[in-house]
Amino acid sequence: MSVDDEPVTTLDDLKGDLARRHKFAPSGGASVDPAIVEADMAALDRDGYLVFDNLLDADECRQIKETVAPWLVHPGRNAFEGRHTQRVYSLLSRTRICDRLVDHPRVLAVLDRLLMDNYLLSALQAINIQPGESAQLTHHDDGFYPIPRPRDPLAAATIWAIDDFTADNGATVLYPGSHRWGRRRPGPADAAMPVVMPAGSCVFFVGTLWHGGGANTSGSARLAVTAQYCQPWLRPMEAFTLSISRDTAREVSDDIRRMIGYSIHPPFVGAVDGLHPLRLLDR
Ligand SMILES: O=C(O)CCC(=O)C(=O)O
Repeated sequence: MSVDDEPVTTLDDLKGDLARRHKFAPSGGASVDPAIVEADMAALDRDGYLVFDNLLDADECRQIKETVAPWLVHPGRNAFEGRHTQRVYSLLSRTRICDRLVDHPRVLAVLDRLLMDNYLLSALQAINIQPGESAQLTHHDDGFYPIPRPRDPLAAATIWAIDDFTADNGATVLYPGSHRWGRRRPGPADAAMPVVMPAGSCVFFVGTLWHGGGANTSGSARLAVTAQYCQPWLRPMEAFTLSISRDTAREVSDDIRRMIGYSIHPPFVGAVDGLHPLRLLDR
């Protein structure tokens, strides 16, 4: 195909996929029955969150737990990370065990409708809330992007229960419907809801929903893995293009590769030396 076969003469042309060799392809979310995804989207629009029950089996949860256990060493460095909470960052560069959470079709199907093509992975971490931890400061995950509310979400998060989430072991606490709030913050009169769910389940919520990690007044720890995603034109929280080697980038799924930065937000956002970043992996 010659250059003239793809004229770029209008601003709308610049919104299209200009890549030649590495065209955008639909995500694994395309395999999910559209009727199921429409129901998920309706719940998300109404409440700001939805729960996917039992997407992982007990064996998968056990494997994740065993894999991350040796890395659960350091307590948080401030009250937000949690003084009695251990976090493992950049899980993608350490193990393949959580890949299936990051690119789960039910999650991608919702992200495909919520965010723009080539949305990015913003964070992937394990969060182990230990007994004695107090409730985390309530926040919404896209609050550090300085764009005033009310607005559409710029990001979305999943929190996967690797242990059962109970009302007293630190289950994520959220404020249903708070994604629609303007400038106001949760107060004592607002109903907070702990996301009680069995291990292997996942709560998905939009970046505008107020929430926080719960207090752990039980006798055992609560392990979760959170994968967070953002619009393709925003800076992700974790710099995966710096933390993940090219060998690892070759190993992961097409969807994960796209989400860690081997993709372009048209026309040129994410390019490397004027070329599609996937060209780096051809070498
Ligand atoms: O661990 C949780 O349940 C929530 C953690 C959270 O929202 C955060 O650290 O930003």
